[in-house]
Amino acid sequence: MPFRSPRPDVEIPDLTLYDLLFTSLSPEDLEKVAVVDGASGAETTYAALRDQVDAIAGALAARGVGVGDVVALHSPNSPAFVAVFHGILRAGATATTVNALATGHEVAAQLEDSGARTLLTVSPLLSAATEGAAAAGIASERVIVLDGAEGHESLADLLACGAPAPEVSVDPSTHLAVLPYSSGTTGRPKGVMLTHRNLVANVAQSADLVGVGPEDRVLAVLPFFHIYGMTVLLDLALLQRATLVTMPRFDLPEFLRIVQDQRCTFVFIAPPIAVALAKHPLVDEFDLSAVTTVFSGAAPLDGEVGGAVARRLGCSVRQGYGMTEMSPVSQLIPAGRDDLPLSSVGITVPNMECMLQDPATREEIPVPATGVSEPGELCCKGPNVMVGYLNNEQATSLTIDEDGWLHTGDIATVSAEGVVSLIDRLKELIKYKGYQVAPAELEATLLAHPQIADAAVVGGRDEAGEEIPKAFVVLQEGAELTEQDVMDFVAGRVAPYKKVRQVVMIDAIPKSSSGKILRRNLRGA
Ligand code: 4UV
Repeated sequence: MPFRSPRPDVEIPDLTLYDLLFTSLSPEDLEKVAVVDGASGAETTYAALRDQVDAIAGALAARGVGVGDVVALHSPNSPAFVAVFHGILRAGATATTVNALATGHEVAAQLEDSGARTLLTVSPLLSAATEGAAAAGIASERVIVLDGAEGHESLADLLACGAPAPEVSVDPSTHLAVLPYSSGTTGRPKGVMLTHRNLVANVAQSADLVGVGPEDRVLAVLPFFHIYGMTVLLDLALLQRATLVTMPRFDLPEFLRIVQDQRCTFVFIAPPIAVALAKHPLVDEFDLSAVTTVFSGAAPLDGEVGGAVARRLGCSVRQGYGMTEMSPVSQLIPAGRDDLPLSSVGITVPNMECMLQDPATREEIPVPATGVSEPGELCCKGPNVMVGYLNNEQATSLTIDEDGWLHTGDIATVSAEGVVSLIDRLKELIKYKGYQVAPAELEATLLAHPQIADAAVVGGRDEAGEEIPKAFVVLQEGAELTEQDVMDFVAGRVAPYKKVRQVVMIDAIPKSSSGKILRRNLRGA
């Protein structure tokens, strides 16, 4: 029997994201601060944010953007990101969010694959953006630089356009709201088709359990371009009429200063930030007494480290789990359940059904009457599960089986009480500081080197036990290439978080008879 949430199902409004977040703002809500720029302290109220979203939608519509168009957003977190993201959706278009660290080549790949014809970026990222746009055949007039740059329109131009927000009628159940990129269980990054209903559902499913409320000041350092930041921070906090405090990137002293000065109450992190909060001496020099909750996700949180953060900050530490393909949340430790072990990812969110499957036999693993189940691949169904991968039916059918189960590629156990713990990863995906690194992409990069005959990339560990990309390389005969040469070659071609950080030279890559790399044989090697 599959297992469900111990909590009752919730109602999922049949609305677009804009209608969910912005059409029922009360007079008091409108006066509240929706977004604070952490660096400058500049505030945007809900009223101003809604006006900006409408104005941006109008300006995009005046530039020919509408239902069926894909618009790329390539920016670190800022108040402008919030307005532009929702402006794109309000115009009826689909937003594809691009990692702010992407190289020009990576930007081009996403623009081409998603079919985006308009790109909104910021001046510090302009070189990658223009390189990517040119390679994808996007005219420079269609590259809008939010903070302004010579020869490009800016956010100020969009806001001053004066065109009314268009009348758009879409079906929330089928209309694509966003196309984030994920490599899923195998291969290169693919566009994940998420509808308005997927996103609205996941916000509704997780809002009560996450526990952000209208009085919260939520630190938004995790990127909005990644699904965790997009749903759990950006959309959930706005639905709850909380205040988002944005930071463009993680920097420990600035992070601590903003949490202190902005009196942040809710801090969403990925595990590397937990390590800093648990151990770094600087933490003692700041007043972090407003923090009630630190919430971690995107990679495994060490239970000891999480406990140390809770004691040091005197706050609740919890964690959530999910994946881009589930919009993303499927399990989390709910507010008020600090008794659940931090080494677990908590309970299933409402309206979802999950089961564990033996990857070898495809048999379902039973949930025990007492104690903990055997491990198996976590498979999930629910209104938050993606439609599929863009233009890639083969990858879609490998991930969502004929019975509708999404295969997460994660190995988990479940207790009789429905508490899920992740214990291993079946899929090839590597998580570096919570960011996705697709081995297939790095293997293709390595094979482009004339002196490399074959290569395989798996998740290794650094001295601190953090997961890192590790390459096994077979050299061409007579090649004179050092481990450092290999790392430098890759570093020059990929975003910094994808760098290969360990190299092992070997004679042959272990492969199955069908030619698939036997990654398991390389993982501990
Ligand atoms: O597709 P993705 O990059 O998605 C994410 C989602 C992060 C979330 C989701 C719900 C939350 O409540 C939250 O706090 C954070 O990262 O990568 C998906 C893969 O990342 C690993 C796992 O292998 C997924 O399939 N992963 C995500 N969260 C955890 C995790 C976790 N808490 N513990 C271990 N692995």
